[in-house]
Amino acid sequence: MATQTTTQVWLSNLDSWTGVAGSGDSTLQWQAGDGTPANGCIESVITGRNSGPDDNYFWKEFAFDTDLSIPSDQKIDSIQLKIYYKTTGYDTVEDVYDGPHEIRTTGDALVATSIAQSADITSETGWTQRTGSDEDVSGQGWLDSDSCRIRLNNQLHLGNSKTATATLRNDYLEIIVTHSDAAANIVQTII
Ligand SMILES: [Ca+2]
Repeated sequence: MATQTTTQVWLSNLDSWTGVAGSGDSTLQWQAGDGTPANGCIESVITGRNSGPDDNYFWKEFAFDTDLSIPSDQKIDSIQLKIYYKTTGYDTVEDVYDGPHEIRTTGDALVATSIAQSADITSETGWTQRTGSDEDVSGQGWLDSDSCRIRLNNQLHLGNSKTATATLRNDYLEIIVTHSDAAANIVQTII
């Protein structure tokens, strides 16, 4: 039974993510003017005195075969995520957290958390990569013909100033799928 690992990189540039803001204080949007290694990323921007804490997230569904290049007759064993984040535009920031970054079903049920919620990001940063754990998802019984949902969470919280604001960006998501032969237990009898 052959086990293979297939890595798919999402530059975000042409991909449509759905942003869900925790409240009216945050705006989740496409940012064409920044990114790594190429411009184009997703960002969450919070503004306003004492705004948040806002629990925001982006989600997108991936078909294992057409989106993640998993060949036919495969079962999905484990998934690992890697992603870059960047913070910018800090003014009177209380807390900023990147993650947790999660593997979910298409019905939005949590399957596994590959990248945990970060520590409080207390200052502006350049693009920084986070590497998650390789999570066993075999209990889902996913085959190459199925899909999963990736959910990228963040939390933003501002302090007491009318000019308070903060921005968190994400780019260059890697989805690393370990898969194996789904037909490994077929017994052929020659008579
Ligand atoms: Ca990009």
